[in-house]
Amino acid sequence: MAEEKGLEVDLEKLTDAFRALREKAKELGIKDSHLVKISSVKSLQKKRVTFFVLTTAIFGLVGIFSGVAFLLHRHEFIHHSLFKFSQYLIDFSMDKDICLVPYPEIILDMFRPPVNCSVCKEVHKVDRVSALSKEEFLRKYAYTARPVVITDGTKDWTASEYFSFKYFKSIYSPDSPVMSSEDSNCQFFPYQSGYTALEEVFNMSEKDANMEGKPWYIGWSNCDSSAANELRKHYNMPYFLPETSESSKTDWVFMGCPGYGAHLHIDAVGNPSWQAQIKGTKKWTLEPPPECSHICDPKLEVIVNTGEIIVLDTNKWFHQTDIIGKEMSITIGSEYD
Ligand SMILES: O=C(O)CCC(=O)C(=O)O
Ligand SMILES: [Fe+2]
Repeated sequence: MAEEKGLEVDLEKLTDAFRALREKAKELGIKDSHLVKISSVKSLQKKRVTFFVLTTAIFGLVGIFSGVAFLLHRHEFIHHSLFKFSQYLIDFSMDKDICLVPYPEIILDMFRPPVNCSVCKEVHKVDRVSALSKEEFLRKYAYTARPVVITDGTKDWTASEYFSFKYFKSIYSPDSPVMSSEDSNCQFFPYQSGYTALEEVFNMSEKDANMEGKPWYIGWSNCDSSAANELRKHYNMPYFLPETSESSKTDWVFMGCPGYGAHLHIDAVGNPSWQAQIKGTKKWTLEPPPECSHICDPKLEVIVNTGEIIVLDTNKWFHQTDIIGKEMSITIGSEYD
């Protein structure tokens, strides 16, 4: 960068010097065709040419490298190398609590840590279990990246009686940090809704809020601690999580209309997460990362019904969601470690 700046300054100086020389020559009646024959002018021109050749070469090389990296990043070895390379340049490790958005998804995907394909090799379906002991959860699912749905996951919770569009609107004060998403702990995922902040969501027309108008689907991280305390009256940490594991302080809510959901993506948040289906029904489509496509099943699908919890390592599985059925979908979830 410093060198680039040096070249910029040189070029500016050279151009000024060249201009002054040309003006002077004009005054003295010397034509351009004679001027180019003077050796110092020749050297000035040479420097200009060198500068342009160098800049074009640098941009060209970066372009070629990016193109090749993009085309080959799905190959296991290349992906591994890109990840190692990226570690020297940038720190891509981010918590969902901080910020997912600053890097475009394709960049996150190209430079994410490569997945060890043993996590999906033996997985041919998503298990559906109930009365899951902490011990079994720990042994089979907690940190193995094997996805699972716990059908009695929300037993004893009262969330499904309370959580609704109107309820969420009522628990946030107008000056809550959640509303504007300006705080870096408060993230808002608009998907294709066109909304830019939660404040706009809660100001939508009654018709849209009742799913009788324009459909929408959104998600947000609940960075408002007083609202979090209110929400937590209606759910607990899932009963099967090991005593030692801790959920991140920020819970995530996803809410929206049938026919919509999150596009296929992979996260870079570090930890696995659970998501409880408080209302409605959500279909999850899971795909192994491309570097594992030669070993693992190409696609898994699972439907999560009201009252069920899905546990998924969203850093290892590409995932897409589709709200199905007729009801609005409302979920609450969190990462755990
Ligand atoms: O629930 C959804 O629609 C998307 C959730 C998601 O992408 C995640 O939890 O990582
Ligand atoms: Fe995700």
